[in-house]
Amino acid sequence: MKLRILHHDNCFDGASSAALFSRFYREMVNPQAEICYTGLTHKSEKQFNECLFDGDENVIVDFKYSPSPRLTWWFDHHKSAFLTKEDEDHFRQDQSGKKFVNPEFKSCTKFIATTLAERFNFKVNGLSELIYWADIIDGAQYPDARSAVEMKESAMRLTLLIESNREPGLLQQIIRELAVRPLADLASEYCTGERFKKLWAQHERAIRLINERAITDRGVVFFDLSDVDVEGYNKFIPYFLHPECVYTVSVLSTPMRAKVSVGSNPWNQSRRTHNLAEICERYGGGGHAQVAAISFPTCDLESAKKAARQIVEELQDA
Ligand SMILES: [Mn+2]
Repeated sequence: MKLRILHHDNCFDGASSAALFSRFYREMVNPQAEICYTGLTHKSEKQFNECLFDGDENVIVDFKYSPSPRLTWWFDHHKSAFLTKEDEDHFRQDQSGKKFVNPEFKSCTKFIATTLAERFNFKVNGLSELIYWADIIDGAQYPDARSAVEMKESAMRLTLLIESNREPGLLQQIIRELAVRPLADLASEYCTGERFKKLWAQHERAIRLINERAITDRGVVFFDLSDVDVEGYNKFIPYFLHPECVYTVSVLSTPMRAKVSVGSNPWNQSRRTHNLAEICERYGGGGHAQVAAISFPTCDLESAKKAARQIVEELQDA
């Protein structure tokens, strides 16, 4: 019997959600299940290929809904949880009692833990640290921008690894271990040596590039990294460099997509007046009210740049 877990890729909360659901499934549904993991990334075109759902049971965690009849469980906490109105209607008619969404939760991990406790009487042992940190990290509940960028804690070092990882096998191994081992153990095994040195150098390079390129005006930091090989950056760097800013808009280009990221300063939320998920939905993207993104085909970088310019103007007019 095979369980396929589809989780938000390159995301601490996505990995933690997958680990937590694995524990639930083993302890409450089927101890013998073979559990397989697949990371999902937002795409500009067809999001779900039916062949993704190759398990006897298939679950999506921390990612958009799919109306596939092969999907048996679903948990998400994103404001933009549905690709289309039809998908939302499909979800509203669901009778399985195994599909859940609640954008009030800061992390999907906490949402899954709460839902499984309430609905299935599942009490997980030994994962309170994981749930606590998923909520801190996905909810951007760091005390300040400096600690969010210095990444000293085990959970944050693992976040740096998970967010920049390009080896699916390594992430699957980490998810299996997140389900059963303390974070400090994992960090001391995986976040050391040459691999971590390389990640840390990339992180420092991103800080340097953002510092060089950031243009700040009327509360918005804008930077374009589409001409350099940067596939991601710690999203708190702009507020570490420009603590007075309320919003960030950036453009990246990766082999998979051109990406516009739109964020708001977690330490300046009182000045945030826009719902960033709603803005990004207008361009075919989505996310949370505080942080959202849009994916374009790699060949259409111009549209990404144009959308970024328009969003900068909209946010400046606040
Ligand atoms: Mn999440």
